[in-house]
Amino acid sequence: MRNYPKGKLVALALWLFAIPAYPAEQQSLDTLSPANIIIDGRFKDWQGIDPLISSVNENGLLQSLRLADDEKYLFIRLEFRRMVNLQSGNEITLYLDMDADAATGLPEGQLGADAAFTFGQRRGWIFSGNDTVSIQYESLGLVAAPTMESTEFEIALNWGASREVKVLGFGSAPLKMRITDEETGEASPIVTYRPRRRPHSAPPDINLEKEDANHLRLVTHNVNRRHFDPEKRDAFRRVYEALQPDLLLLQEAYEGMPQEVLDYFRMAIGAPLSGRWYAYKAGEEATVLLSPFPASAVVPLGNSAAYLLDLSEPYSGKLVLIALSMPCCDLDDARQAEADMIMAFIANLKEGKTLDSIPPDTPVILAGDANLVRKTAPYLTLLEGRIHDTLAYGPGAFPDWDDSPFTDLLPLHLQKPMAFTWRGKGYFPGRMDFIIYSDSVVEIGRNFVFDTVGLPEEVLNRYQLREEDAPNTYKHQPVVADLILER
Ligand SMILES: [Ca+2]
Ligand SMILES: [Ca+2]
Repeated sequence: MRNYPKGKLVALALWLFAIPAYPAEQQSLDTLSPANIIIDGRFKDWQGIDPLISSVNENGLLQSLRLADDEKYLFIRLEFRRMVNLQSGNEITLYLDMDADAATGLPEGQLGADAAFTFGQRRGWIFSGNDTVSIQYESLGLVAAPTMESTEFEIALNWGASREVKVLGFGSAPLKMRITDEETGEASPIVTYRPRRRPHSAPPDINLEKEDANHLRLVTHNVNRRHFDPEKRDAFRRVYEALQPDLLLLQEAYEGMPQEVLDYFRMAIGAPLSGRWYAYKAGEEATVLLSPFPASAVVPLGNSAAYLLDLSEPYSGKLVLIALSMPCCDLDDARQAEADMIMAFIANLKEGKTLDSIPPDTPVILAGDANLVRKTAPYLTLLEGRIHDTLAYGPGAFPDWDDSPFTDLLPLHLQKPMAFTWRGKGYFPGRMDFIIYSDSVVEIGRNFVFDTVGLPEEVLNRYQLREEDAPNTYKHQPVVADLILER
């Protein structure tokens, strides 16, 4: 026997003890309906789905692992024992034995892994015959949530995501998997899963129109500096014609004076030449608001900005619209500072400590690209008003009029069980764009993340859209919310 250090033996003993309280093979409890999992970073939808792994003490990488599926997706829920930034700085790896055959694929313990994916490196491999093919998330159709750090994630893989996985028969036979941390050597037990591939009864009816003409439709869209690109103009026109915003809020619309942006999109958004429309631009990241209502004040807040609108018939009073365009990527501190600044502005506005004032119960809507990756603290600041730099920005307080937090609307795609609002290369599709609102004084009607990919032909035709519009034109999806305001 090799000379293992004592600690390792203890760890091994604990590890053996940690092995499943539940059997690592799915139970025979079988219902006729498919799993109704939504990749939105919330986990209530997993209720009733037993873990295949659930260790009974505090060792190991995973607290639990659950699997579910439907005709299109394999759903994985991972509960870690520590905070994880899934897409960065880890070597947590999924080994997938797609045919539950140890003789095919890369030998990995008892597995013959036909694919592996290291989340923190955002890349993987498919092992097919003697070939090893390097892949990125697209080959598995991987979508994960939340996008921020968490101890818990839900992940969808698409059975038919690529030719490579179809060739391997992904989803057509029982599969096995394990999760390993290549850095620490921790590995989960192997689980076996038999996909049921149950279809959903009927595809959802997809209508883009407001449910009530009196709702006020807000569309927020990070145009990534592409709005004036002549080659993309028609695709932008098509999407805004289909969505018919009453308020169109853009981010990263650097090019053009506000009036030029309005004139450019005037026909698409149905702003009559005769009627009065207003255009404003503010914030370091060029947020632009096109609106039938004038702003009594426009206040830059770092990259973001506040627009105080004077509503008119059929509405009355004011509407505070905060255009979010928070610092990106690894700029956690700058993102936190901007969240602090925004919430301090709202607190001061409510308390009459600013030049402008709003009457009590004025709706407050935060919308736009919040870039919420990595730390969760800026997210909690936007919801709960908890300010970090109290010396600079004051004490902070619950932001809603009834002394409660704001609500995160969390709109979903119309045609798939997903909430991501950004899709690009390298990083997984993620939720960057948010609508956060004062739920004590405003309700929301229809709301959704708009994506042309996967829309049925009939819907594309009805709204004169093209499926390639979104991926060819914008990385951020437009996000739609119909505000129900008091009249
Ligand atoms: Ca969910
Ligand atoms: Ca295999």
